[in-house]
Amino acid sequence: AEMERSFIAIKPDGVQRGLIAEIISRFERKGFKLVAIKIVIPSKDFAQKHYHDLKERPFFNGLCDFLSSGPVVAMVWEGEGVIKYGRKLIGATDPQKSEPGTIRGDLAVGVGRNIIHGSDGPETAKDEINLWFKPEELTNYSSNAEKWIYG
Ligand code: YYY
Ligand code: MG
Repeated sequence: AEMERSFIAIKPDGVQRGLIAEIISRFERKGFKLVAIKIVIPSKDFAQKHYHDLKERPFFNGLCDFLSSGPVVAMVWEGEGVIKYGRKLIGATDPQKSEPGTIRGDLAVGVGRNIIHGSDGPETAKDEINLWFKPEELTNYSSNAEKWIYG
């Protein structure tokens, strides 16, 4: 299997709403492997680094205030196609446009409170993992379920 890694974060609204286990379970049940996890309150400066691609957008300041307003569950998930398929599990950016069955479709309403972040491509995945985690925080282990997931 062609393994890749994606950075996935439960934002402060998802944490405050008690959705940590619900969100983790969707990635876990799919068959993706959790290789790093921690809970942190990012500084505003850190939030601006995370969202640097969006700095020209009108919602940038409010978005960074929001991300740094409380605890975030930062994770790295590993698996075949996890970057692209993780975005499918998450659903469209605007929960009003997310399909039912997706995390945002099932669990969120407003675009500014869409509960979860996921890397949007291989380059951003690499950058985001490096921003949020030190190399020694990433684990390497084989799961006994792998042969039942990939054959
Ligand atoms: O990757 P994703 O989170 O789905 O969307 P982005 O376009 O990267 O925007 C990041 C973040 O910004 C989004 O999750 C909510 C917020 N946002 C917003 O508040 N208003 C918009 N019109 C677009 C995005
Ligand atoms: Mg994005």
